[in-house]
Amino acid sequence: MLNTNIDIKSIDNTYKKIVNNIINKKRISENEAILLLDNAPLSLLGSLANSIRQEKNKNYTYFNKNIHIEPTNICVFDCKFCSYSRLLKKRNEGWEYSTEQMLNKIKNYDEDSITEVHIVGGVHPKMGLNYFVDLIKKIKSIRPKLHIKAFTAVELDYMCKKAKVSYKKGLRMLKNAGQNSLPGGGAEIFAEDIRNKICKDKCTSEEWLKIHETAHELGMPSNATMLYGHIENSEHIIDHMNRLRELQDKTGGFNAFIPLKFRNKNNQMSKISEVNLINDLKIYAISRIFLDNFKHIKAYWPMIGKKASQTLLSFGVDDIDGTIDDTTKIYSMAGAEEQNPIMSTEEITTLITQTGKIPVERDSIYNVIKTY
Ligand code: V47
Ligand code: SF4
Repeated sequence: MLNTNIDIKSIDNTYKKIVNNIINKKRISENEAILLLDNAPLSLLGSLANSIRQEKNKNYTYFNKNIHIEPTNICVFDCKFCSYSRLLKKRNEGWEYSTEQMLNKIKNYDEDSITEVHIVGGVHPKMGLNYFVDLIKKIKSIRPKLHIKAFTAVELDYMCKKAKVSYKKGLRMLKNAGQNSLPGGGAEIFAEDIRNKICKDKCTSEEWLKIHETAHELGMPSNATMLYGHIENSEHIIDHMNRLRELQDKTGGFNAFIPLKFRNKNNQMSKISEVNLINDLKIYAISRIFLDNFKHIKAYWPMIGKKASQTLLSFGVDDIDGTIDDTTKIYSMAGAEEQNPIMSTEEITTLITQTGKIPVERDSIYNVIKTY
C-alpha cells in the first residue's frame, strides 16, 4: 500500500474507487486517468503523485552533468511548433557545425566536468548515417568514458531510410561506434489526428515506437517525451502515455518520461496561448500516476524554468536533467523560460535543497555518482 496522508473518506465519490486502487498500487485504466485529469482537484493529483514519487525515488532528486550539441538547425521537416528549423524559410540563418567544431566543444570539458553529451538537431539532408557513425567514433576516441545520448527517432528514421538499412542495422552501427542511448524527442503526440496537424511529414508514431523498441532490444536505453499544451486534449495525452506504458511493459528500456510544455514564440502555432502552471502541474502529476512502470519523471528545467521545476518536485518529478551548456537553442528560440540555460553544480544542488529534497548526481543510466 502507498504511504499517503490522503483521507479516503473525504474524497468525492466520482474518484473514490480510482484513488483507492492507486493507493493499493493497482494500475489505472485510460478512462480512469482521463477522468482524473479532467476533474480531480490539483491537490488530490499532487498528493497521489508525490506519494508515488516518494515510494519510487524517496526524497532524492537526480541531475547530471552534461552538455548539448546541436549539429545543425537545417531541417527537411516542417513541424508547425518548431521555432528553429531553417531549410524552407530563412536558410541564411542556418548553422552547420563541422565534426572538428563539435569535437573542439567536447575537448573544452575534461572527463570529470561532464559525464554525458546529448546530441540532437535538425534533420540535415547531407548529414547521414555514416557521417554520424564517424562523429560518434571520433568522440569516443577522445573521451572513451563519455556517455553519448544521441539522435531522436525522427533523425534515426531519416538516416536509416536514406542509407537503405533497417532500424536494427542502423542502430547497431551507431552502437558499435560508441553511441550509448537515445533521447526522447520527436514523440510529440502519438494520436494520428493531432500528429497530422502539427508534424505530418516526419516519422509516424508507429515508427517512433518501433525505433525505441529496437534500441531497447539492442541494449540501448532511451527516454520518452510528450509535447503538451497546444491542440491536444486529455484523451490524446492519456493515449500517448498508454502507448508508452505498453512498450515499457514489453521492453523495460525507458529510463525517464519528460513532458515538454509547448512554447509559442516564433513558430507557426504562435496564435495558440501557452497553458498555465496549474495545467503543467496536472500533466506532470497524472504522468507520475499513470506511468507506473517508469522509474523517473523528468522536468527539463531550461524549458519549464527553474521555479516551476522546484514546484514540480512535489508533483511527481524526481529528475531535473543536467547542468547543460548554453548551446541549446531549440527551446530558447521558442520562448522558453531560460534564455541562457546553464547552471553550475552548486546552483543546481541549491535549487534542489531549497525544496527539501536531496540532490543526487547520477550518470546517464541513474547510477549514483554523488549524493549532496
Ligand atoms: O521533439 C520543439 C520539442 C523536442 C518546441 O531525452 C518544443 O533527456 C516546446 O528530445 N515548444 C526535442 N517544445 C527535445 C528532446 C529532449 C529534451 C530534453 C531532454 C531530452 C532527453 C530530450 O523539443 C522535440 C519537440 O517536442 N520542441 N519545439 C516548442 N516550440
Ligand atoms: Fe525539424 Fe525537429 Fe524542428 Fe521538426 S522539431 S522541424 S524535426 S528540428
